[in-house]
Amino acid sequence: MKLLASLTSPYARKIRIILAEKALPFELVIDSPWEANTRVPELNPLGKVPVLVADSGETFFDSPVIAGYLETLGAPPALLPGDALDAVRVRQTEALADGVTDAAVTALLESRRPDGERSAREIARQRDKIDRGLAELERRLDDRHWFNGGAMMLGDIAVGVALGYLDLRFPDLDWRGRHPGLVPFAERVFARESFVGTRPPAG
Ligand SMILES: N[C@@H](CCC(=O)N[C@@H](CS)C(=O)NCC(=O)O)C(=O)O
Repeated sequence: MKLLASLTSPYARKIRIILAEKALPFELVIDSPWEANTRVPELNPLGKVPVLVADSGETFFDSPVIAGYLETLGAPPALLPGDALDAVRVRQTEALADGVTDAAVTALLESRRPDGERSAREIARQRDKIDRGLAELERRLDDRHWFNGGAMMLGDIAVGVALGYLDLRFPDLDWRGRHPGLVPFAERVFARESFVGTRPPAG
């Protein structure tokens, strides 16, 4: 199995964490879709990472689909519940967390546009999404250990990745001060080997 990824992509990190949690062997192929010599569009017409090439040669994208595929391999721990409705609830947590990540990525790209093309209004709009998303995650977690049930699931990984991405790209955002209910959760997941081993390089 091969994973095409960039080391700073939060979506690719989500998949690398799942692979680490399940101890699934894979080859990491570093490929940034922003580089001229990227091979990503040959495998994913959308030109985005992560892309997973299964041992059968079948290709999967985007990250929620790859996560679903990895679950079919049956390696423990299960990161989606067997019950279909409970699995949708985990997917809802994942979608909310990925949405926070999407807003952070959009805000970052906007902030990197040249002077005169950059929209402060758009950046503020994306930051509002981040803030509302985190407030909702904080409300849903309440004082529990995990977002869905009694064990770490795919949604928990996606939330940890979103918070880690905010630390990387928006340290000024002070999500810990604004959403303190998420701090114990973040400390718990950030300490896991799978998170430590996939920390993005600065820059
Ligand atoms: N929804 C996708 C998002 C993937 C995505 O946006 N990846 C970024 C890297 S963080 C990318 O490859 N961007 C290249 C581009 O937009 O051209 C997923 O969950 O995999």
